[in-house]
Amino acid sequence: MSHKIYKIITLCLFSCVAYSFNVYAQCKIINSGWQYSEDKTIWETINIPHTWNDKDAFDDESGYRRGLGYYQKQIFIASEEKENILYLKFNAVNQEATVFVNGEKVGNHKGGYTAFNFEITKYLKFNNYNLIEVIVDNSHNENIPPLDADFTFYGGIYRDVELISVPKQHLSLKDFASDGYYVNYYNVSEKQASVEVKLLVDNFDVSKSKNHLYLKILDAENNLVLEEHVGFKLSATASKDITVTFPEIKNPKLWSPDNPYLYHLEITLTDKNGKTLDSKSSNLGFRWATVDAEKGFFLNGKPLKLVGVNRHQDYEGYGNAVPLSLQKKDIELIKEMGSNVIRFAHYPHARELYKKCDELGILVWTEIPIVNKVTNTEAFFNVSKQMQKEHIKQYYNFPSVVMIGYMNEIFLRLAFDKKESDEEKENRKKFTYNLAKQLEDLTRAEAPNHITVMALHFNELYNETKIADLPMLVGWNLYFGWYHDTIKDLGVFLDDQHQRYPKRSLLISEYGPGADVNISTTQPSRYDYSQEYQLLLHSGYYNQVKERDFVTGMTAWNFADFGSEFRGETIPHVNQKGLVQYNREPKEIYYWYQAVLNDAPFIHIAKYQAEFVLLENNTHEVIVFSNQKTGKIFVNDILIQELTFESGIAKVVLPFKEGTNSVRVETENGTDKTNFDVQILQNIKTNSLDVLAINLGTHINFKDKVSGTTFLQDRPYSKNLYGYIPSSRKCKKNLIPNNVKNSNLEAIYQTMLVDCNTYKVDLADGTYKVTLYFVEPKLKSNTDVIYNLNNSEKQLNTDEERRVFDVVLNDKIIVNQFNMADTFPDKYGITQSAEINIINNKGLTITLNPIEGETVLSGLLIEKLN
Ligand code: GCB
Repeated sequence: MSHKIYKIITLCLFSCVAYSFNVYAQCKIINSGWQYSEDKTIWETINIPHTWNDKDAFDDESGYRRGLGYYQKQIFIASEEKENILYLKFNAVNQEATVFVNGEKVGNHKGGYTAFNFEITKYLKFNNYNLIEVIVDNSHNENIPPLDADFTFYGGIYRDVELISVPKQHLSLKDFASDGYYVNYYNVSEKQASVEVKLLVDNFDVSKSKNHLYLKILDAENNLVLEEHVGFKLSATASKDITVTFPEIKNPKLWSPDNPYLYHLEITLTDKNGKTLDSKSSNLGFRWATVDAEKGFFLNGKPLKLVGVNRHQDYEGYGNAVPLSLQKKDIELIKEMGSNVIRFAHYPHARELYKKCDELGILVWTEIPIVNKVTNTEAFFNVSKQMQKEHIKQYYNFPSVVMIGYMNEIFLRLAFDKKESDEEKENRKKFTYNLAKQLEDLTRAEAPNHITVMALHFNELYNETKIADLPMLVGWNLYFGWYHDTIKDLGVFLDDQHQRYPKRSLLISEYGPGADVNISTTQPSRYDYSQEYQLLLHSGYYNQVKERDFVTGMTAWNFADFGSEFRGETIPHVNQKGLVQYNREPKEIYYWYQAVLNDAPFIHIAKYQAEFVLLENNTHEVIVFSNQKTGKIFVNDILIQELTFESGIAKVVLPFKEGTNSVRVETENGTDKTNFDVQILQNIKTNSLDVLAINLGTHINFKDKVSGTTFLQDRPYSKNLYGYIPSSRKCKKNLIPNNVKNSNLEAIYQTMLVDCNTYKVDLADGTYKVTLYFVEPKLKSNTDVIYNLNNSEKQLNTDEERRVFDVVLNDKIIVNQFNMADTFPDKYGITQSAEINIINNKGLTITLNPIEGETVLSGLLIEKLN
């Protein structure tokens, strides 16, 4: 082996993506040291992956920069490369890229989630530096999907950039930036399996050539199973399709989530003398997947209930420019949870993750981002079809990929937008159906061995237009018990659909409520963002799906919290439906899934709150997850009760003492233990309190991570404690699902007591600092909160136009004529503090004296000074 070739091999092994590295051909990742500018005046040095929206999509200003970004880099091209063909490959740029080499435009690509490449040989200067420039445009573009969706469209070059150099004859790089070959499986069963590989070989030479292809199948232990050889001729500057069919493999080891056995395919292209020109390899997995409208999903002829997650690709602090090492950990966490399926929503994710699914044994649903609505232009239709072709061709060879989709909730805007006339709506239904039909046909033609899928939202439009009859498997995104109705209504809906459309296979492609690890409650209910309600909903759905064979499965929305700039829930700009947090720390629900989906003994004491305050009595409910049948629970080493687990859950009310309590659960096959810090608060006057914080107008406890203070749930007043005093009219509660500016305490501000003018706290005598939290609930901008699809408009507008009131602590007016609407910006979190000296055992009475409109109060923080 010559010195040069050796060098190339080393480079490729360490720098090229492992699923398909190119040994003799050379592929360098050129991610480091790019120059980036927003306006071509100030440049900064950055590395790829990069996005310019990692910060502005999370600040208090609404919106994020959707515009241009300029990137440039000098690359040295050696004189030896003169004989070769060079390509620049971008694995993803959001969302439109125009690429220049040495000042000349080499191409333009639309669509932010698939790879593309340009052949740049003729633009290069050899033995010299060459300037690569990329203009990235992330502006809204009516002709590029997605037009509108519940996730942030971060702009930038956010996946690897590769410089590829190949000899004149090579496996084609021109087929929608694929690897230039496609693996098909035929007649796969436990007894046999056939493999056919379609290859595209390009000859860039001006003279014809003779070449050879060598294909090998190796088993997981690297033993040669089969090999094939084809000799062929290539005309000058031409391409050729070659199909290689292997003889049957007897008794193949099958691939499945339980046993993801992988074979490997190795492809080598040589010249007529046997010198290697190009080489690639990929995973082979023998499996067959089918759906049955009555019996559900089958893998390798056996029924398999699909249970898993959706995933978005962004990550706290990174936007979508997430290091691959972190992204791969997601797939590991998803597998450890017990998932056998992932829906990569709503766009193709990095290819390395699909390879990870091959290896770990996770079935994949993959799709392109045509979300919420379609534009009726030829350009939009063309970009959509090009995107689906790139998607299918680039992701074709991963054995984990069994389901391929192209649309998500495509009638969402039609259903919720009030602006269009009936005629426009009818027209929209037709052209949307038309695009769906074209994409369905394209997908079936390009990916004949896959199951086509589409995700729908809860609306009859999909049945009425018959769009739901196009794909082989229909995914329903169902939010019973969150945006509407109750958890139990899921089953009613599923049965109704099955009865009306008995030939349709269906899956629940999304479900789940928002949940915040800092929120907890003993009375979980819809829209409270508590982790306890997340458990009710997920377990309720799981049980209803398990009871119905015809439901192929369920993918939870979402594996992790993700960025959605316009959202303003308890964590603004984030969709909080994750099973793990935005930084991937598990929420308790993740452990529940581990309990129900794994066979290995599993026990976990849920820690909804590590510390809690008990009012009135000393007991508190604790929830334990386990896949065991029974167990025993101990508090401070005293046996309290036998536990029986149903659907992985046992709930038990435990007695606690003041201070640290240890809780231990023992089952036949294992044990778990944890500590809870408990404060027993039966009388505020006699318990010496340094801080008392109350979350008004709600049953949720909220822990402020920054100060460590827990704001306790609200209550009606009772002696020696605290609470609102019902006036003649009952105190109302209000919720504003909006980003509250000037604060990170949305869970305090978003709920409030309305028209409730007296609040009592039976504090002992002393000096205190009292802080009151207010926000004006009547919004100046009537924000369109599209994903609060229930009665959000009512929630936003129930209150009177403006309010003016005095704020009084005992007898002292601390704010006169408080008028938030006129004196503060919209959605602005306001605090009013005062020091108060309590004497004569009078406690604290907060009085809001209305002058105009209804009074509001969101939170209360009392700190003892002396
Ligand atoms: C959906 C959408 C998804 C949203 C989700 C939600 O149905 O498909 O993109 O993020 O609902 O959280 O509302």
